[in-house]
Amino acid sequence: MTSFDTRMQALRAEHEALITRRNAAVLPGNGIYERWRNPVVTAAHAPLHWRYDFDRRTNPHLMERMGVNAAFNAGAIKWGDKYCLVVRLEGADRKSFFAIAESDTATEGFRFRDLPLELPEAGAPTTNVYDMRLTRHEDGWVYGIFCAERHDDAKPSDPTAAVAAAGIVRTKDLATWERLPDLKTRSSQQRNVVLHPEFVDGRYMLYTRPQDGFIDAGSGGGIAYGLTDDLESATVGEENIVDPRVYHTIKETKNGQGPAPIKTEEGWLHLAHGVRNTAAGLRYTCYMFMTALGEPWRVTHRPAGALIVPEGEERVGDVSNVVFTNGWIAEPDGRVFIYYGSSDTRMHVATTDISRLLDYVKNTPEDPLTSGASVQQRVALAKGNLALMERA
Ligand code: M1P
Repeated sequence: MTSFDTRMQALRAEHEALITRRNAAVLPGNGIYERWRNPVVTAAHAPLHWRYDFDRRTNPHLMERMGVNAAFNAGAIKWGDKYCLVVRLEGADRKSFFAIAESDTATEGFRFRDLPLELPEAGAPTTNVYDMRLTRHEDGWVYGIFCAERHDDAKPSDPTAAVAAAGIVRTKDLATWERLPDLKTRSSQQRNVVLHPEFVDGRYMLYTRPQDGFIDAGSGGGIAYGLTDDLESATVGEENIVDPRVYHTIKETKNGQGPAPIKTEEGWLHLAHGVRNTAAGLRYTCYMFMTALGEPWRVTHRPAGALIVPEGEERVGDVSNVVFTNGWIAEPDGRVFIYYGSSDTRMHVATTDISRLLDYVKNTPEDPLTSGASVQQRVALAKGNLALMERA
């Protein structure tokens, strides 16, 4: 056997072992959800035939000439019996692209389809695309809204100047994607735009995140919403805040809607990310809130603090101290799978259910916004428990 064949065999065995690796819930967890031990998708899950030239004449050393650096921030959807993740992969060249990884099981066994998605362009070529949110809309289409990034040509001498816009695609089969024009809003930059699954007064409702700069939210007040008559030429005029940024909270610096909200009998469950600044850089966590069924822009419940924070290996990666979510799947039986990326490097899953999430959002105290009020909440909890323990 040549060294080429030996290497090929070893690479294939290692790849298959990774994809078929069993996963397990980490118990007892916090009661709200269970984390799972292994990431569900990593850069190493990318098919070998996307990374290596298999021709022994042109690649005699079987070199990985087109490495994949990271696999993270996936949109999620159940498609027939398959759990599908539209993963953001980042090549060694720093360009992100999308590819569907699917599995019969929500928590393990994700395998990429044969080819990544090739999105059509809409206007000027998009330099980078990432963080797709999938929405099964009541109009019959599945929409994907993602960040479409281009260089800011108003600043030709600054290679870091970028403009973020919301790119829009739609599909009926998760195989053919039609690109629609990018969303137009009054804001100079948009990221974390998400389509609400139902019409509002016969119009499409979009969660937006107006921002002044590519990184900085600036005067952007938080997660907003706006309405558009159609998505073939999506245009949002007025944007009103749904969930604001707030001083000295986990969403002080910026926030963004995660996946499309889940409809329950008691309201819309929302998952989002919140960002604060620290001496060590930005810290991203995931949090929840609930909005009214008939008024998905009106927050009814707002549990304090984060639902998911970076833990263990999640804390370290290309952009450390980040958890970010743009995909979850709710099953008809109430189970919920939360897919989240860690440190812009890999994908994880956490499992829970609608009744636990409703309990969490309704019965977790709101952030009282001062240390004094916060410690009062904790003392009341502790005193109640001490009394219970005394009686026991
Ligand atoms: O690097 C952390 C995150 O930064 C951005 O988040 P936001 O839109 O809130 O600024 C995005 O680029 C996201 O993909 C990334 O995980």
